[in-house]
Amino acid sequence: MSLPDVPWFESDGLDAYLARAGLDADAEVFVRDLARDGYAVVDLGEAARALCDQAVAETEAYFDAGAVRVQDAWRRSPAVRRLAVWPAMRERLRAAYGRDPFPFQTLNFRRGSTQALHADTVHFHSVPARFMCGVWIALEDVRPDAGPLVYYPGSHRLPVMTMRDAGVNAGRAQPDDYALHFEPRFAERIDGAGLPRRQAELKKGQALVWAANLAHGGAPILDPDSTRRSLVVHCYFEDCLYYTPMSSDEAAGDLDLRMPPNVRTGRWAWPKRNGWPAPLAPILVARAVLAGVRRQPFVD
Ligand SMILES: O=C(O)CCC(=O)C(=O)O
Repeated sequence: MSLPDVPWFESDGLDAYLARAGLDADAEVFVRDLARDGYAVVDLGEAARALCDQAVAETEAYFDAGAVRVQDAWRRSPAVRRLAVWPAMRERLRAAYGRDPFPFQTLNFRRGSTQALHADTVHFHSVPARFMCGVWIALEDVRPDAGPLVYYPGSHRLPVMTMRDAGVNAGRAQPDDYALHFEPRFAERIDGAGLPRRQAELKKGQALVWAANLAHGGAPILDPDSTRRSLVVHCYFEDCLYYTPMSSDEAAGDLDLRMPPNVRTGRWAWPKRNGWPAPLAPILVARAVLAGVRRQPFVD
């Protein structure tokens, strides 16, 4: 069977797909939640809850040493890796998107991120479009004053905002352009859209999946002593081109391609277009191989 060019939950063919897909009731609710709101919440169960504690224990040393965020702890932490590849989540995502998902990046936080509002489509995107999502897992119960994840239900249906849309007209954007242009324009758009603002006050072991274009960020931390231990798992889907929009000029067809790791296999996912591997710059391949050999999380 050929793969869909639009994630099922975002396509006009959703009802027909659901009528023939034979999903169980929970999976159908998940797909319909994603379609309506651009996010869905799933309880990963008792076994995952125990792994949350292990993931915290396996990453505490980074934070004790001053880290604010740990990228790709899965390379060293078995519990982070197991949560990132949680089989029930893979099944749900495959049902919603019509392609097999694979996690390619993890982010651990000890405290709220206070990250500015954005959609992941400016950081990670794909051809065909929108085959990317985030899975946000609470590693402890989230308190409202601890800077929860914030999000705007329905914002996934707004047009994707590129760096050019944000006023950067110089081909590939520069790193400063994000804070200077993207963040304020994006915030303005969300303000003007009149959508509700929600906070993810999840319990340990619950996960919130966001669609690639859902507006989200981190709420202000009201209690400076609070923790908000969490794990973000960014996923791509099989047989796509993967690229970094912020350093691409999509209008000119100039894509800054990525060769993301597949956390499940520990190998790499070569970007593909219509089943054919895309040509990649040798430096990109060399960097990817080196990262796999070093297995070193990136800490900031
Ligand atoms: O965890 C948060 O507060 C925000 C995380 C986020 O925005 C992201 O990973 O894209």
